[in-house]
Amino acid sequence: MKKLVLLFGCLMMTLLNHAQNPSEKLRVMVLTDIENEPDDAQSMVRFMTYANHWDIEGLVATTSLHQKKKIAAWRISEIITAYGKVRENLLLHESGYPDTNYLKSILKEGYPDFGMDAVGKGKDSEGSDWIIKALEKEDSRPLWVLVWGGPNCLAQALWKLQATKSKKQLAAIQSKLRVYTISDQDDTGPWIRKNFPGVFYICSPGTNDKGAYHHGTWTGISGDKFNGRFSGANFAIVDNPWLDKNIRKNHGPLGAEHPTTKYLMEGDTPSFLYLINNGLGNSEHPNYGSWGGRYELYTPKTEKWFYEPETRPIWTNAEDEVMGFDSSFQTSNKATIWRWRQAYQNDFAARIDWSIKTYAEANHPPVAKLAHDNELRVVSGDTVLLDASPSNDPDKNTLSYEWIYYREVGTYESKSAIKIANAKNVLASFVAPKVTKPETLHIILAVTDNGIPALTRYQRVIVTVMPGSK
Ligand SMILES: [Ca+2]
Ligand SMILES: [Ca+2]
Repeated sequence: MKKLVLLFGCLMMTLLNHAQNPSEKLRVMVLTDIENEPDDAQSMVRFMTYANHWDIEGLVATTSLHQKKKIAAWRISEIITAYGKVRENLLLHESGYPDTNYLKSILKEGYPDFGMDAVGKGKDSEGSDWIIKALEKEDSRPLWVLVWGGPNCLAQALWKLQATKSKKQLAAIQSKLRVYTISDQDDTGPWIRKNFPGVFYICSPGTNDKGAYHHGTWTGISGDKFNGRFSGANFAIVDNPWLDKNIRKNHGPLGAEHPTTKYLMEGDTPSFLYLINNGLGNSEHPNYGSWGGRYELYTPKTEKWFYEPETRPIWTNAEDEVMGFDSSFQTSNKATIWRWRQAYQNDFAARIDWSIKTYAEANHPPVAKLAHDNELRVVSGDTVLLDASPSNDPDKNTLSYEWIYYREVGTYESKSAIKIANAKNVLASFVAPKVTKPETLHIILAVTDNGIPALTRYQRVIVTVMPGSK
């Protein structure tokens, strides 16, 4: 029995290590209705600055609610060309940026028709065939499909797989698929969720013709209002003057491709912010929260569905209570993104700097490191010591520290926050609360340097508190 427990323990450790292995790149594909308005092009520029964080396996031009009959692969091609002009310079700062020949080879076109009109017999496209190819690749890693417009190209791929594969083969393929859509921008999202209930799906679904667009978690990327009221977020750092100064003007050919905002800056960006390897998120756990927001698994219910009522659990809107820019507490799904706004905007500005500056002229992110494991097991009443002393910075910048109790994550439920002593110090501590069954608490370490712009990296400590007397 003891042996078995030990074996199980080893297996769990292996699985955990595998799930959190930061050196393993995620496989990523983007489907975009680029050119419906300027924001997809904006997102594509930011995406390129992180091109070394993932194995990018496809860039597919698609339609959407906003652009029903045309696609614009040419615009992706333009941005890849601009990226090609600065790639050598980006490589001075971090390794692994793919070359433009490769990126152009994975640029594909979807079927130029709207929603379900592009699904079924005779509706294959080079985009849908490319998705099938990626899903069938001999690769044990999941495939992330990030959907910035309508997902009908993915729907066509699944439709074809269903028609040509055995149930067992289809189930194996579905289990590798991870989808993050920016709301439902055509009717094929609900169709996929209904017909392929095994697919891992992150989405703020459509509730009425306006709801999906005005209330989606993703609007936290740059929105400043909710139902006409101030949301709590800092709008100045996502507004055109900030973007002109830090991204678009005097920042080289890639930054110059970032167009002026028409409605909202980069509505599609949360989909890949979620997958950035910065120590904060965990791609298999949308409920942990990340720069791309936080989502919980449930079946959303509403009176007013734009498409069909949801029939199964999806990863969808979750709320965080966050101190707003005006020093008042705000609770919303959008706050799960905007709470990190300063950090993700500074990160983008630094990476655009990388496209033109030498290593010495630019800033690089600190390395957030713990002196202990990411997972701690303690007993009620224990003083839990948190230690970030191994953290460092490649530019030898001075570091500041913040230990954040992420109250909405973890099983421990309490309105009264855990009080972390010395929460802005390299060494901090808190007393494990009284519990009646094992409970988890999530503590985020944020390490910020004093370079220009200041950059932040994270570590997550998951503390399991066991009942006991002390
Ligand atoms: Ca879009
Ligand atoms: Ca630095």
